[in-house]
Amino acid sequence: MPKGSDLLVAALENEGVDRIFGVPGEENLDVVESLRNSSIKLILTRHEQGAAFMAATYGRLTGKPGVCITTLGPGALNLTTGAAYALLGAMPMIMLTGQKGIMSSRQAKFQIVDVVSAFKPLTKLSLQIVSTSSIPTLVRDAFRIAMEERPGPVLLELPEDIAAEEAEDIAMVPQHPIEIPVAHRASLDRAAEMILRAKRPLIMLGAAASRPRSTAGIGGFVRRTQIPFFTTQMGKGTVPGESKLYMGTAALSERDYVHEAVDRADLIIAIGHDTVEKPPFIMGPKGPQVIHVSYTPANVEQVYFPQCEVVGDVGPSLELLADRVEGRLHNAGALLGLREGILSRLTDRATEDRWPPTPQRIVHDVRKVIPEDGIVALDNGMYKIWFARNYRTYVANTLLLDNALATMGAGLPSAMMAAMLYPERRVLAVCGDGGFMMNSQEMETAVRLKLNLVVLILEDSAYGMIRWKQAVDHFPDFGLTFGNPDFVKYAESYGAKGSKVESTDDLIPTLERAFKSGGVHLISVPVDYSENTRVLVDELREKLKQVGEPVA
Ligand SMILES: Cc1ncc(C[n+]2csc(CCOP(=O)(O)OP(=O)(O)O)c2C)c(N)n1
Ligand SMILES: [Mg+2]
Repeated sequence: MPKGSDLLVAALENEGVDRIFGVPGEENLDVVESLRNSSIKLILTRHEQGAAFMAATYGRLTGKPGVCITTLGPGALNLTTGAAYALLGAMPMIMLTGQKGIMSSRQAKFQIVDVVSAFKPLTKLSLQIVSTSSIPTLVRDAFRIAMEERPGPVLLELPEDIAAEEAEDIAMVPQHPIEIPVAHRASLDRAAEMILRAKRPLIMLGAAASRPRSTAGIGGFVRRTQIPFFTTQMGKGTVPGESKLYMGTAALSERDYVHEAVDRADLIIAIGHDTVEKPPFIMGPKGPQVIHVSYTPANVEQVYFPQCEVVGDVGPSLELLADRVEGRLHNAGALLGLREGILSRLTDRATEDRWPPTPQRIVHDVRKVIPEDGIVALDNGMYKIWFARNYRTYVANTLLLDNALATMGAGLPSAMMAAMLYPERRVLAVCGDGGFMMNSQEMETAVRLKLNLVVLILEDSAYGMIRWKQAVDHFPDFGLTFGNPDFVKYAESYGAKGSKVESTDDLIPTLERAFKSGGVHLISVPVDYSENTRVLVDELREKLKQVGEPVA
């Protein structure tokens, strides 16, 4: 007779789950035993947060939920940041947590926290399994809810007595397709009319444009309309950055070079914009009109209140919209004249050989060693703005960054997940010395899994981004510096390889050698962050003075 845990694992197999990340506790031991007898691989991590970031990234890259498992109380609570990462980032994920028996307990309240309630605001659904017979239905429902637009995390708590209980051998619920309706004809007509009337149209690709199911249809729309586009940080790569229509990425909310195009546009077609992202532009009473095209209606905010919405499956809806306007757009390229000026600023100082290297040079050199389909996964720090702004992407989801929760600590685990899914592609994690240390213990997991992965650590011995904001706000330099371990020795102690970049010209050869030698390789490089203020504050302020705009 099967046990509850067998039904749970059979239900996961029924969903096509091939691996589960996590740190089990004694309350999960029946599930672990059922996993041992299954086709699913249990991948141990060294912290639950690492497991959650990996599972969420699995969801982000495949469109199917990644799965992680923890014990009750302390283990489950270590998933909170990962849950928020998946919720804000719209990444499908299933979290399985253990719990003491619910029918009787000989341990009183030991380790008991109301995990299901704690996760309510961090998930799309959080519930306890209270009977074995409901397991197939609840698992199917959890996967459907996690995957449905807008995707996100679901938590299922399995108490140990339900896991161990003998159960009826009940049938699994078959998977069923998620069919998303296409936008209504009337809204497509209205949007087409606005596009045909526009004198200076611009397309913006947002976070939902990067969903695996979105990418093909969006490329077609851009090609057929020939309207220039820019992207948000999380919308990079959906349409290749080499495209003659690419106008840049909005890493800041306003006043960057790309905003020269945004501010002059009279219509922005915002495809897949999700207001969890730091605003790529600020809507005001005078600015451009906005058409919101996405799977779900816009979240109306003070800075985002579209005048028209095209809600439905993005690819097919855009195809219908392109049918209405293709060949009739006389002003499609009106803003293209600004393109050269915007993009040329991004290559400024990209080849300068100053030591330590500038962020621009680091972005430039990384691009040189990463093939078009190679993946760069960022942690959160100052360099994220530079990568978002300056790194050109050619394939969807090849610059994995988190501009939603913007948590530190996800860079290494998300890169590890990419390396597991795409062993034939080059994968690089780029982390600050602060963020890397938040989950650096997963180096052991990476070595144990024999991943091919390079980790680049930018050393400034500081929480650089906050130190920079402190300076911009005219606070004295205080309280944001720290010391680092010797990263080469640190890598070696895990059985990884370690290198230190000693001169600017050495960065590319060191990265090349690391990728060629395979395995897990950690490289540390110092970074000259004086460019943060020179470019992102002084230069942009100067530019605004020249065009006569108000300077904040
Ligand atoms: C978990 C978490 N804690 C704190 C922050 C606030 N924060 C954002 S960037 C940053 C500093 C990052 O330092 P580091 O990783 O060294 O990158 P750097 O900016 O120095 O390149 C901090 C503390 C955050 N985003 N996430
Ligand atoms: Mg730092």
